[in-house]
Amino acid sequence: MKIGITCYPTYGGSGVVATELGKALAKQGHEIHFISYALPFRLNNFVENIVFHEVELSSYPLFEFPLYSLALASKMVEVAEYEKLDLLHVHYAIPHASSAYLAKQMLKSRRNLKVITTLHGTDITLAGLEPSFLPLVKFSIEESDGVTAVSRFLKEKTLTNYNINKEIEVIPNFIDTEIYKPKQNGCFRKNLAAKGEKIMVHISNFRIVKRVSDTIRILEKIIKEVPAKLILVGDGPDRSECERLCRELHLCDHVKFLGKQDGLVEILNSADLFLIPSQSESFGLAALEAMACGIPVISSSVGGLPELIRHNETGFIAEIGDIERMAKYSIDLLTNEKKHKLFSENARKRAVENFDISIVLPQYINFYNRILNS
Ligand code: GMT
Repeated sequence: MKIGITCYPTYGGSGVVATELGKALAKQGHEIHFISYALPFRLNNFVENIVFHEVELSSYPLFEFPLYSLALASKMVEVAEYEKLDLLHVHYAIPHASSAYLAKQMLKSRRNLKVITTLHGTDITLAGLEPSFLPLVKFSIEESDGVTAVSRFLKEKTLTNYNINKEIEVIPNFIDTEIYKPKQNGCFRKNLAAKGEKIMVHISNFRIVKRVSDTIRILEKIIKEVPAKLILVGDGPDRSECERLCRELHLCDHVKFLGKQDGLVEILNSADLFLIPSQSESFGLAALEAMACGIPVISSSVGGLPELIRHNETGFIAEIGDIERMAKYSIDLLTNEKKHKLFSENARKRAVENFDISIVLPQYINFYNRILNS
């Protein structure tokens, strides 16, 4: 197949899923064309069968606001036509699904370009609900030839929030469990914490929905019973507030802000627990990455997290903002070696048996074939 993929190329789960999907498809011999404003950050090596097409934006004095959606639609038409794409797979509805619709219409007389939209999260639960976007998101989803969502939760939210009557295929996030795996050697444990200290990790883009400050408040409770460090990986709008909170709570010696990092497997392999107390999380790719490395997860009960994490088996789930309970669960696992080992094995097993790329990739390929033959 010849597939065009559009995604946000920067830090973020939807871009990771789109890029890893493209790479896996290319490995199987499919021809992949990424169309975006920058090279996706996971596309940092040459990969056979992958081509990148940059959407360039002209700055004309009259255009007070960048016209990215329109430039993207034009680029989609150009790539679809000259590279003879069979389908366009766009990740994150806004504005990608709308640009794809426009491209499809522009090509209508010449080719039937199929458009598949994958819904990832805040495109549906937050940004898409804003009155200025809602009608467009609804329309673009309804007009896509195929729609996938990363969890049952997100599918239901889409159908109810947008009053849509359309088939939506649930295809979960995936992971290469040969890369994300438990490693005995090569972890940074001794660089991150003193001997005898436990390590908790949180990885995100530090947006308000991630409730990163909850991880600091959880740590405050944990260290009253267990010597521990909290490692915060990533960056975003809430980071300064989290740094301020650490100073206010006199926790600066217990919390390390690492900023954006590439060596996630090594960092995860240094950890004892992964914390994800989000206010909204349609799937929780970061939690899956931790599980694949055999790290139990303490999470909130929102969105698709309960579809990933098995309470009292691969980790623990508590109500949003229930810091007390999350700390209690953490202490339970950090002080019970046998239980921690069991949860760690369960987490890895769940990742391998349900979310490995070898299981999820065929789901996408089958879906593509179904849409192409419809
Ligand atoms: O929706 C977002 O907040 C952005 C998106 C991204 O690009 O990072 O994240 C979402 O997509 C990921 C990949 O499918 C999911 O694992 C995340 O749970 C989801 N984030 C939220 O729902 C907050």
